[in-house]
Amino acid sequence: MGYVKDLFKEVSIKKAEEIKSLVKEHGDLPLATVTLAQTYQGSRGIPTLVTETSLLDSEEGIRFRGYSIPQLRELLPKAGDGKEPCPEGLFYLMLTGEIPSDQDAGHISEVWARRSQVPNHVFKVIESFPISAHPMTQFCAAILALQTESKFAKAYFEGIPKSEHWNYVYEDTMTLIARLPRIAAYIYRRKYKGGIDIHPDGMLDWSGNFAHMLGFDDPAFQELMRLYMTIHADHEGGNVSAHATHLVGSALSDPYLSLCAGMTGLAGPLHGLANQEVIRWIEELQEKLGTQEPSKEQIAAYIEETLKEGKVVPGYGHAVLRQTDPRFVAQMEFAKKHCPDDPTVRTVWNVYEVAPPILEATGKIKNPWPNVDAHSGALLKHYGLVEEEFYTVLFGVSRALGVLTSLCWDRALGFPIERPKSITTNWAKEFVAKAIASTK
Ligand code: HAX
Repeated sequence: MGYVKDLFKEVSIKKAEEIKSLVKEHGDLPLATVTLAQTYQGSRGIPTLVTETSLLDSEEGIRFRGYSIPQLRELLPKAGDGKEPCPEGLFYLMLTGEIPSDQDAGHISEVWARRSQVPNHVFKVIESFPISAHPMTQFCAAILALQTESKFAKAYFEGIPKSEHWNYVYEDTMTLIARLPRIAAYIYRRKYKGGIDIHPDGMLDWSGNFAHMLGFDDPAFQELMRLYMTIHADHEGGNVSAHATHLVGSALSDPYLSLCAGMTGLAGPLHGLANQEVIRWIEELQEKLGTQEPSKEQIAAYIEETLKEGKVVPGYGHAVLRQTDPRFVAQMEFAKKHCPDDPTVRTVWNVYEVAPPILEATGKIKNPWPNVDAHSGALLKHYGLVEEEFYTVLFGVSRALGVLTSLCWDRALGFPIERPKSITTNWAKEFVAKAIASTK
């Protein structure tokens, strides 16, 4: 067993004991009152999930194991003389709860490099798609094709005990994460670069190699990939991609099947596909006005027009956050350092100045501030990754880190199959009638 796996086993056994006594001693403590409105409105704010890897505060934003994004940018190991955190380090932190040393992050990098070879049939599945197929569709299909490799599925049907589930889910997690960049880059090169495939460079870290396989060897782009892969990895457990992965995994579907469920959720325009929609929305504005840098007045009019047409302003709003997303801020800081004069980047910043008061004035949008997706496309475009349909795949490769780490935790803690209660409207009406009668 590798030392990271040993450490995970040790910390997860401790956590399982803590949970056991917490539930035994305080299991009857009510966490919240659930209102009828919450049940009808997407279960907002109902604490029904346990996700150890990160916690979202509506005002402050995400913390991974207690660390904010600015802290992670400082504390996590870097690649060479780079300044941005390596996602290998974040993975280690989410898994063990400890900030890794350079050696720890390097070890994860080596394990992923060693396991990165993708079986041939996966490429054939990708090639069977028409070139027009959306990259997220190809990505999900490729993850499913890779499922033939699942060690958990094989071991489960050979009859391993429940106490061993985590072990095989961990192995699948490591292999799956190792292979996702190669799969994603293959889809990109096939769809947009005439099928000219670029082989991995074993000397590079996970994100650097991903950038290389996509065809980008600019060190600044590699730095962007490290930051991008770190900040998109996790956003506690209730978002669609994390929740879907967790839910499907709770049926003991293996990590490949579970991740695929998460990725199909990420492909929705209200979730991860918003990064594609943001850049389309901005480009439509630029084309319409015939300028790369529309004025703030022109942006304001465009936002009003979008709202009048009954559409959402992509990249704005959030189900939990009530402030500017710190993931947006991290990208803005990166852009200020590397490309402050880029007209699309500057347009993103102008939208940031103009949009919140307009959205707030509608009186119905609970969070008028930008989320992670408002900025990412402009940065990618700056470095030449202009194919916006591919952006959600990048998000997906990163999100796999968080949701698969959580799957390891789910199995290590022995969480049961998830099965919340649903109601019908007739049931709700009867419930309300009884409640009213009891007050008379
Ligand atoms: N533009 C226009 N209208 C918006 C809006 C926006 N950016 N954000 C919310 N609203 C509307 C909602 O559609 C809803 O309208 P109706 O009552 O007419 O249905 C109303 O305001 C109240 O919504 P809310 O409570 O503020 O927001 P929700 O929790 O229901 O939804 C969303 C959160 C993120 C889905 C929403 O803000 C949205 O659609 N934003 C645009 C798409 C987007 O950027 N998605 C990415 C979110 C982050 C993420 O998951 N990244 O992957």
